Amino acid sequence: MKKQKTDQSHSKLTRRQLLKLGTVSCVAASFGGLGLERAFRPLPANAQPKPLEEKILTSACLNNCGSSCVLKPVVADGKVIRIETDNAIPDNWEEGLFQIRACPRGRSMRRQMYAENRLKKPMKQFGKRGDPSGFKPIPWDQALDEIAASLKKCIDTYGNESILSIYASGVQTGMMQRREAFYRLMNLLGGFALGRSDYSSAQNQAGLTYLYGQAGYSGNPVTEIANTKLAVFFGLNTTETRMSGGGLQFEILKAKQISNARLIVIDPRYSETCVTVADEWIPIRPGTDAALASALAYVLITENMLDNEFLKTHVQGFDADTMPEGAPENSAYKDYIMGTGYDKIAKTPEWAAQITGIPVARIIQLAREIGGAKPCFISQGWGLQRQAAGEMSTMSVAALATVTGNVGIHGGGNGDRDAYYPGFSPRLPRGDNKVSITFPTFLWLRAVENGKGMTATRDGVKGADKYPTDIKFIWNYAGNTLVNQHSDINETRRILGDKSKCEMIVVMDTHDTASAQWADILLPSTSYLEQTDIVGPSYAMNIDWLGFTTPVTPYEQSRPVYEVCVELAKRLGVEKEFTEGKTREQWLEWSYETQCRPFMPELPPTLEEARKVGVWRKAKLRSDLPIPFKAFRDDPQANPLKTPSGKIELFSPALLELSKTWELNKFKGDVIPPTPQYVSTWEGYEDTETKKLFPLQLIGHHYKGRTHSHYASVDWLLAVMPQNLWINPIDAKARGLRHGDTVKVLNKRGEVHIKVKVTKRIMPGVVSMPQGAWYNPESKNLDQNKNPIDQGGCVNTLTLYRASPLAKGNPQHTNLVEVVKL
Ligand SMILES: Nc1nc2c(c(=O)[nH]1)N[C@H]1C(S)=C(S)[C@@H](COP(=O)(O)OP(=O)(O)OC[C@H]3O[C@@H](n4cnc5c(=O)[nH]c(N)nc54)[C@H](O)[C@@H]3O)O[C@H]1N2
Ligand SMILES: Nc1nc2c(c(=O)[nH]1)N[C@H]1C(S)=C(S)[C@@H](COP(=O)(O)OP(=O)(O)OC[C@H]3O[C@@H](n4cnc5c(=O)[nH]c(N)nc54)[C@H](O)[C@@H]3O)O[C@H]1N2
Ligand code: SF4
Ligand SMILES: [Mo]
Repeated sequence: MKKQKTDQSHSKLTRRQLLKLGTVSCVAASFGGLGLERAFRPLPANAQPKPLEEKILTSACLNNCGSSCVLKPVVADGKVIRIETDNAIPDNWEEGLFQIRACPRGRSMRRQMYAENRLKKPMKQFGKRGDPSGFKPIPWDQALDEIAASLKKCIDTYGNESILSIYASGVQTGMMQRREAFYRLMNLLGGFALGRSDYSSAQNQAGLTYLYGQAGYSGNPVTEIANTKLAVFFGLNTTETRMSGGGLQFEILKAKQISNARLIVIDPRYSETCVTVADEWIPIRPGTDAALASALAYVLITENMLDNEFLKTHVQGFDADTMPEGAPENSAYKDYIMGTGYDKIAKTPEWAAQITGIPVARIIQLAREIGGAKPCFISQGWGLQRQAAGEMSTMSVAALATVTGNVGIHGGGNGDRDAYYPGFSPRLPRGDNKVSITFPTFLWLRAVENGKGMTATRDGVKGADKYPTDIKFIWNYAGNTLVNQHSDINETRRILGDKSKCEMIVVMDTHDTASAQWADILLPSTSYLEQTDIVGPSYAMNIDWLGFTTPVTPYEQSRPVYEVCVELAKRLGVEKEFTEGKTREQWLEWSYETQCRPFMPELPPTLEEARKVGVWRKAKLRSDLPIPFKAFRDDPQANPLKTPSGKIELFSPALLELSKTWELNKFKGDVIPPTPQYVSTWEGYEDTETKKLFPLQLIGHHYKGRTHSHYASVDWLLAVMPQNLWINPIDAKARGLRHGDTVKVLNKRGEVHIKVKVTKRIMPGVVSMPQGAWYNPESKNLDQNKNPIDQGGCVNTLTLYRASPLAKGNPQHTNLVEVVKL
């Protein structure tokens, strides 16, 4: 009834009125299932709907939000006229089956597909790199010839190490449209450079590998909230970052209904997760979670609320009794906490309150709540590790879970981000990469600037003491990290603008993004909806499913990446090896037989039959989801961890060794302590020197209006989820700002003009510019010494390109800025 009412009332409104109303409808759509298409479809007054022959296809939204939701494009006259989503079955969480239901972003895909900024033809830059007026269309054959010639020249002259496939997460699943096509091609040609780790969780992966012996996603699945008393989320914002119908936010809602557990979110912002599932929000200053976790440990130790038995049997380095042979005196975790360690500072709640901004009484009470709840589900998102000393933040939260003995038990959690069990998703075989020397992915721009100068002990090069060459060729397929998503856009522009460094940049995208503008050759890509494929789950959903997609007519001259790689393979003499004589359809049949059916034996005998149903799913009982670390918990001798000691290492001799042998920066905070500690860093809360000019901490949360930069220019989404700077009323008042005012946000690296959202949903002293908005320089001034003002609200105009000490990861939430009224 309610839905119908909304639809009818909307259909009487003008488009402008509809857009104004949008906020309500869109938020409702994301949680209530009311389709955006239906909520927004503008019907001109008195229009008689034309009877069109409609066909409903199966496809999926493959962007990097981790859900790969099912999209059902409704096609008429060869064009998508509407997008529906999965409604094939009712949600049945208890039996492990549910809809893979799209959010408003996926449902607005039609607006993106047919948008004006969609790339139509191959283009070549005839002017200076980065100059949008220098692009002219060229035929596909010419584009492919030039790319192949440049690849060959760079391989012959500088070696395979000079060819970089840059970090790009725009196509997350889909057998034929993943990055694998280019990997496969390059591996047949002798290999290529592919950065290690990623932009999502580099500090988390590096830090927890030393503590737990394994990287990332090692916490309990969120379904375990059904078995807990208390859930504590450190910067975990599932409602916004896992927002599909069957995704993790849905799991949390369900699990919490069962246990009625209390849920506390610790975040500088009152996030969407606070709005939807939290019982309490504890605001914290960015980059200070390690201080909070340390003070919580202090209270737990002094009030004797630890799991002492667990600490004795499963942990190295908690106190003097569990330290390894030869370790320096007074360097156990407990020494650091109690003030007998190197700095002689007790990590009291009073100490932490100054740093975190959380009142003393609240820290003490939180410690008692965590210590008293048996079990306690402790988990973290990645916002706190995308910081200058992010490794320490991530490890300190894990240390808290360790000292309270919550590791490896039902309803507990080891403090890491939640494990997920999405089964299998098919891939094209990529072959072996003969380039064995690697560098951390975030340092790709250093490798362009001076790859030969990069070393193992300073830059984290692996496989050799030094990187052998500079990067000379960049392949950027389905990514915007070349410019928009990397740090310090003005520095990036300067380095990319120098053609004596990188000789060829190829961008293959669907849209004319900030990165596309820095291409030498720009290739128009088909979108997810325009290719036949087999798709499957990514990382945000605990269900096994496979989708057999049917394509919409490709847009203009766009082509799929697989076919582009076949053409390149032809030109480079490896076509036979690349295709193995198979067409796209034959590859899909191969995958169906050798990958899909063995995984899901209930699939019908032929791909054709599977396509008739479209989406196949397999029930996964919540109670069957494994508890990470359970075997270790039950018997640590028989099932040791992959750390050198086989135990959880609250003191790591390996980190101590690194701190002596690595060449670290001299900037404040560039240290590698052997135990989880709070480290005060450059551009952190305690950087009083920089704060004289730039007093506000700036983060850039991942936003519901888009996935990074993907969907960022869709008119419907922008209307209801505009880009603005979150600022607390106290900070706004001090600057004479009112909600909706335009401001400049600036620091030494750049300036952004943007409207403010004055809200108590962000703590004083902190501002957030949601990451992913499209960089839009006011002038296309290519003068390398001038930094154009960004009118697009892209936070990377202001971020610093400086890697974190251990992971060499991206600290893109560590920034200081000032906000001034325009
Ligand atoms: N809608 C949407 N969903 C997405 C994405 C997207 O862009 N949009 N991106 C996807 C990808 S690739 C990834 S990697 C994930 C990202 O997932 P996350 O990295 O977890 O997302 P963030 O928004 O960076 O951070 C999560 C929360 O941490 C808070 N935070 C920031 N700094 C700190 C801190 O120092 N301490 C604490 N306690 N909290 C802090 C932020 O305010 C935010 O609410 O999301 C995925 N899902
Ligand atoms: N300041 C700051 N910066 C960040 C982050 C942050 O928290 N703060 N987060 C970081 C993280 S976690 C990540 S994962 C990265 C993400 O950075 P990217 O991997 O660059 O992700 P997107 O910005 O979504 O870019 C995806 C691109 O794919 C294109 N695309 C979409 N569909 C298709 C298709 O079918 N074919 C082709 N060829 N292209 C397509 C889109 O147009 C878009 O240009 O950003 C990082 N950058
Ligand atoms: S953006 Fe993510 S949650 Fe939304 S439809 Fe696409 S895959 Fe699903
Ligand atoms: Mo990410």
